[in-house]
Amino acid sequence: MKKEFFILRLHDIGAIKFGEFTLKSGKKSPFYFDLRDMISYPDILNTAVNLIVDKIEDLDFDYISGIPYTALPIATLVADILDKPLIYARKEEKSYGTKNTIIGKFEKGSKCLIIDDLITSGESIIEISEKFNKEGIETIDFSVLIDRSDNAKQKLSNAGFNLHPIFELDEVIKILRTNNRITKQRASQIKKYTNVKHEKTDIKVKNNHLTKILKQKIEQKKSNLILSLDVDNQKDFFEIIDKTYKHIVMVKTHVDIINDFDENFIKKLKEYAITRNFMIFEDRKFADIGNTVQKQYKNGIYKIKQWSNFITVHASPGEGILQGLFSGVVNRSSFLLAKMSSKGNLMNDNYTRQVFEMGKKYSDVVSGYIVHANTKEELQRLKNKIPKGQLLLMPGVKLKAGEDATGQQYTTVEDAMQGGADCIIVGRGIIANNNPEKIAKEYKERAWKIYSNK
Ligand code: S5P
Repeated sequence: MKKEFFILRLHDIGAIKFGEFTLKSGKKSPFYFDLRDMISYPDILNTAVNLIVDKIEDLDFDYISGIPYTALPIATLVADILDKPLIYARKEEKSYGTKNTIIGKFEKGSKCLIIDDLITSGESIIEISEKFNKEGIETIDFSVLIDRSDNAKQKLSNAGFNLHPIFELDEVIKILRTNNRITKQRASQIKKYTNVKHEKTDIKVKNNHLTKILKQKIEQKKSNLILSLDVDNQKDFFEIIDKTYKHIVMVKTHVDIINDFDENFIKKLKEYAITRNFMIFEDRKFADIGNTVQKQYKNGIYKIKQWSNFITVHASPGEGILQGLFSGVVNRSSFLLAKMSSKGNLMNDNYTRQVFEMGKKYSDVVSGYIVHANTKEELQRLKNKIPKGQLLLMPGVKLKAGEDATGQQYTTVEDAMQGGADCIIVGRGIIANNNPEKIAKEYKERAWKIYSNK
């Protein structure tokens, strides 16, 4: 009843129109929604608020927001009913005074649900998310009154967002038709329009800015050190971060080796990343067909896509692996394994070269390469082949060269850095030391000395 009432009232006030309209994108459309005036009709506004409350009350979030202008008053009323704090993102960039883009009081590391009136392409959701994410607020759930888009729900879902629309276009048309507000011809005209495959309106995604953020962190923290935190329990994991975070730019995880893994682990890791200023790098080494890795990345108990800035990917399955992992995904990037550190690995020069070629082609989702070499000369030779702008991360690094019992080969910090590594990945060199803080500082300083002199 509420739903029907809402649509009929929108039609009464002229918020749903039929005819021939040109959309912002330049496309023609036989219908048009403009919900701006609904805030002046208490019965409509009230119904909208009620419908949204019913839809979202069981979701998990800390704050509510609305995209200015139309959805902001709606979000205010929803926030009041659900007793949640309201925050919102400024529409224009402010160039004076405090440069806060998010208005209201909030804590970093929390989750915000965002309300909008209409969704046409999904672009505004991506844009608003970037603003919130920059301030350390996670935005996963979006509720809109009407989804009139061409499959935005699916595209957003690929990008890691959940869209909760109250109405999809079909339902709006059905209500109008059963109440004789539109003719049969009009209804079928709209059906035909929506069935036409519109040219692909892919949501524009920016990923390679993660490369930029990592480079900024390197400069800001004067550190090239990535901590490979291969411990099997949460207590050790966070204790080691507490001791070393000042000296590292990124924490590399193997989340599947944490025995007491639970959702809290992810929540805490994300909070830590914000408050202790490091990036997150899940070393999952994806290596399957696109369709499978897409699921492995998004689903299962670890839901890696939700929390890890970077992942490692094997190029051997071909380009489809990157297409599967990243199509429609925002704010995520990868490193391709180009030359491993394990003795006798099968990655020969030809393979490594092809990995660089593939990474160059997909540089919006490939931030660089994992490359190991036993000498600085060898590393330098490989470094010279790496496409401009992409990074070389080197694992298998210790203060002294050597080997472990299962074929891991170590090169020194000095050789790695002189050979052109942008970052060194160090695990046991730090975590097996009885003073992780002191030794991390030493790795950092030794590497930075060479890097900063270049
Ligand atoms: O070729 C590689 C690639 C990677 S990502 N060799 C590696 O050792 N790694 C990872 O780096 C490995 O999975 C481990 O997490 C870390 C090295 O750990 P360490 O204890 O040997 O420093």
